Amino acid sequence: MSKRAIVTGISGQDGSYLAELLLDQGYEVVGVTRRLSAPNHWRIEHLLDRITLRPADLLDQLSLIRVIDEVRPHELYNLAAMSFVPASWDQPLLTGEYNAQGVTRVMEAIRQVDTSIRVYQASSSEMFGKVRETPQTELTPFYPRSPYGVSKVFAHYITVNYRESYDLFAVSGILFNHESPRRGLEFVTRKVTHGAARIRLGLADTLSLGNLDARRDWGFAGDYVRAMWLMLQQDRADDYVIATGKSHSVRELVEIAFSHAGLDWRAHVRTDPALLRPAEVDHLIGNPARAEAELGWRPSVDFEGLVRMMVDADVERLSAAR
Ligand code: NAP
Ligand code: G4F
Repeated sequence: MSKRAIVTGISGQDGSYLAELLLDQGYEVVGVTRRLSAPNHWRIEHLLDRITLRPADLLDQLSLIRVIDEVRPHELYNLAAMSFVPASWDQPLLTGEYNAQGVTRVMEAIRQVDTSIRVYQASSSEMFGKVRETPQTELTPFYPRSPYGVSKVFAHYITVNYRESYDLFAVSGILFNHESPRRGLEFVTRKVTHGAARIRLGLADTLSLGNLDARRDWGFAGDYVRAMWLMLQQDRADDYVIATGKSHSVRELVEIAFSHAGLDWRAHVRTDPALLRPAEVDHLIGNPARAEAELGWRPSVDFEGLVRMMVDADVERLSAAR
């Protein structure tokens, strides 16, 4: 009998890669999408004949209970969230409703329908914020620096709490930044690779960025969804840091992307104070030792390979559209 999985946030970057992985593993995949006036399926268009989409919203408890009750999945991956950090200062209450109480609603729906459903919660390295130690591990204290980070800390602890209170197989994956050609255009990696591709093709001349000194531990999304799946296949539910163990600055990202596009970044990149954040996370770097030892997980794409992959994909996409 094949396993069934529900993926919330299936229309997002991670949802699309996770759906591919689960289909490859023989799962029946049910994606949860919220109602929009027009579908947002560009990342999962190629999967639509192999997955089922069901409507539900993290804001609506009954819709979550209904879909879980009707599908009766073996596993649920809760990836849906308001995921763009700057937007969380503009809409802090809504961010909390989606990312914090939305997770309580998911956990509560599982508790009410079937406590044997295994659940993955998409936690974030943004929880470490103003970091208390370097590199960060599963034991590093949290110090979030944005409403987004605060909401994810709540989500992390409600996941742990449902595990400890109701014996749910509930795990929290503390994932560091992961990127791909399917990354949203507002995130810095894709903004840079798309910007470099546009300049290379003569469609633009400049690119405005914020803090070039910020450092992140960037990996490839395709590798990171494999870690999510592995976490739900263990004998015991636990929380894991997923990271490459290497960090790079936004400036290094820009240098590699522009040079791969055959450009001198200094001639095109401007800094705009309006893009600075009210409170910045300066440097994130994770220690994935537990994931390596217990899950056997290792990343397969390095930073340069990731940036080059994204620039190539953007050049190809923009060239085809011309
Ligand atoms: P993403 O591309 O922004 O996708 C977010 C998904 O959530 C979209 O499918 C979106 O649907 C859905 N969603 C948002 N609000 C919803 C609601 N109220 N009800 C139902 N669905 C809703 O994000 P991602 O990069 O794939 O990240 C996946 C998860 O991992 C998120 O929880 C994110 O916070 C977390 N995370 C990401 C990273 C990273 O570096 N990518 C690192 C750590 C943690 P629409 O298409 O309708 O907008
Ligand atoms: O690409 P970013 O917007 O990602 P950020 O804030 O690190 O958040 C991402 O990773 C988290 C995991 O740590 C996820 F939980 C979250 O959902 C999201 O996927 O910004 C990265 C860095 C920041 O320090 C930012 O200040 O890049 C800096 N940056 C510099 N110029 C910029 C820009 N970021 C954006 N988005 N746009 C700029 O122009």
